[in-house]
Amino acid sequence: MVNLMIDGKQISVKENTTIMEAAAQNGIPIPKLCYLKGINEIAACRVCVVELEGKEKLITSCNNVAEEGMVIYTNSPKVRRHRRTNVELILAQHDCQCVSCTRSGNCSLQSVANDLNILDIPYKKVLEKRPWDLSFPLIRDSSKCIKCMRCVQVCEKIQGLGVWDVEGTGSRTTVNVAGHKTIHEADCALCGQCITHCPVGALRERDDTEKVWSAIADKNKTVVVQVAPAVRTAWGEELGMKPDEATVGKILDACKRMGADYVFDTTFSADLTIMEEGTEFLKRFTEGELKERPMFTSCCPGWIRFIKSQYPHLVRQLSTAKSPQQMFGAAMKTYFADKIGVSPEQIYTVSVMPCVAKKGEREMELFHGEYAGHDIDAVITTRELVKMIRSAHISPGTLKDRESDRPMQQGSGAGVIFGVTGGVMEAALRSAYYLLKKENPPADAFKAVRSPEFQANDGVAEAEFSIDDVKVRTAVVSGLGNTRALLDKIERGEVHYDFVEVMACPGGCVGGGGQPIHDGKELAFDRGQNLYCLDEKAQLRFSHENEDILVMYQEYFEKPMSHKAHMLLHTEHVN
Ligand code: HC0
Ligand code: SF4
Repeated sequence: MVNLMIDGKQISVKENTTIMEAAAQNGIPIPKLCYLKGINEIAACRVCVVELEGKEKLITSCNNVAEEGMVIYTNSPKVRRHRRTNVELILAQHDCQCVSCTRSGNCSLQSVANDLNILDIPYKKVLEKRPWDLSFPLIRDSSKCIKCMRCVQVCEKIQGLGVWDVEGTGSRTTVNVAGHKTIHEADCALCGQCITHCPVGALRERDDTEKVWSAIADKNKTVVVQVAPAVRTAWGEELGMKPDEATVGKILDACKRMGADYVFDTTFSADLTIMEEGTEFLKRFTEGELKERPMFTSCCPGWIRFIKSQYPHLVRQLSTAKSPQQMFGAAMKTYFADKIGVSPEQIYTVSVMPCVAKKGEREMELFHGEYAGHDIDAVITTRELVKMIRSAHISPGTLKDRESDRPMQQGSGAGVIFGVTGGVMEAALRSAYYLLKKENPPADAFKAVRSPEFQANDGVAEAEFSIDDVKVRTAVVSGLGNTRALLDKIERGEVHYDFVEVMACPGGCVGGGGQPIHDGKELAFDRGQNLYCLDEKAQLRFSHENEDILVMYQEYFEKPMSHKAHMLLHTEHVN
């Protein structure tokens, strides 16, 4: 242990504890902007400076270790003066139009400036905006970038892609796409992790809320909304709701009150995906068609973008099943449109997703008879949903639990856990067991694919199951850096699997790039536990028992992997 004094308090901490952590452990918060534990500890912002007795120069607390006998002041006049100057210099290079900023009210720079009572910015630089294609789902605004380097590090260290880098020199230094490429030329997976780790509003998703409001206002459109599994775990965070109050039923109610004609839960089509992807896996597996193993899941568009740019030769090992988002869109514009007697053109499909990559995935085409268009017309993130609820002045306390509309109403617990890493695999195994044995396994028989800690074991959970004499070797991975390491092992022949689930975001969609932002806190694990609780409490635990799905097959798609299912629910992944 190391003994030191911070702000007059005698404390003891373990060796190699930074001053910032030592202070935090003892209830003394030190402000910071660039620091991200384990990812970005480079003291770029110098907001965390503290005074060390006996030393003229202030030191940064995020990357200096507490030493025996140190006497530290975190809030002396000298510290306050320097911290203030450092923040003023950052503000001088920042577009401070907070009223029109997406992060207003949830911005670390705004909070630090307010806490320091900065009422005027003495320095001012003419800000230069770098060009950006505003039609791309991910937007960087260089005039808001504070060069904290978090996006550079998250993309490099966690996602293993290195899309961002420092550009320019001196006062023209900024962060931009690496190698002077455009964002289209870079290998951006659109996972959005740079957005959720940005302390300010320099990175954001393309705002699609106006498109949705216009469709709602258009009397010729029937607006049909679906809400993804992971959204229910997080939407209430920004509205001051407790996790058990913020139900999916209330999101459906909010969407109806905002003017949606029909509202559905994506867990319905997660069950549909299991029917298609589970059947495809068993077919490829038992009929010997799966020569190249493993088969990879295909529902995460961040992963699809990653495999296409980084491992194009493995693309043919992806399942051909479309994601639940896309399958639902296709079913809405065909089966459902028939049911309510409107044409596919009149249906306007909106999805509420925890994800930025889903905005890119919607570009996928839907061909149906005369109709050529898209499965999905607009994708909004959980954050955009919250903005819409706010702008409609809906008070969360007045929302009631509403059921999904018919006839695509049911959703199983297996569908709910799609939103957490391992969930797709677990759901698929529950139904694969049934398809092979014609009886259900215990609902929790495949719990081994759950990761106790997402980042433990490099984010990989391996499990092997025997169903009679059939042995299935599975792996589940989340985070693209972890995925790269796993794919390299598979390619080197060090590990062998039959079926692998990949989710681009650490922890799966619960940690998605479109979820509410809590600077410096990783909430994916808690949100994931919330989904497991919902599954445990669900009356229906198996996708193959979803009666609304069974009726839809009877009335429309015939059976999994039928010709119609093939045309509408599957896709060919091409590079
Ligand atoms: Fe996901 Fe999905 S689980 S990718 O994370 O498969 O976005 O929540 O909607 O499509 O269901 C996201 C979440 C989905 C899809 C589902 C899958
Ligand atoms: Fe989107 Fe989920 Fe994939 Fe992240 S893990 S990119 S949120 S689908």
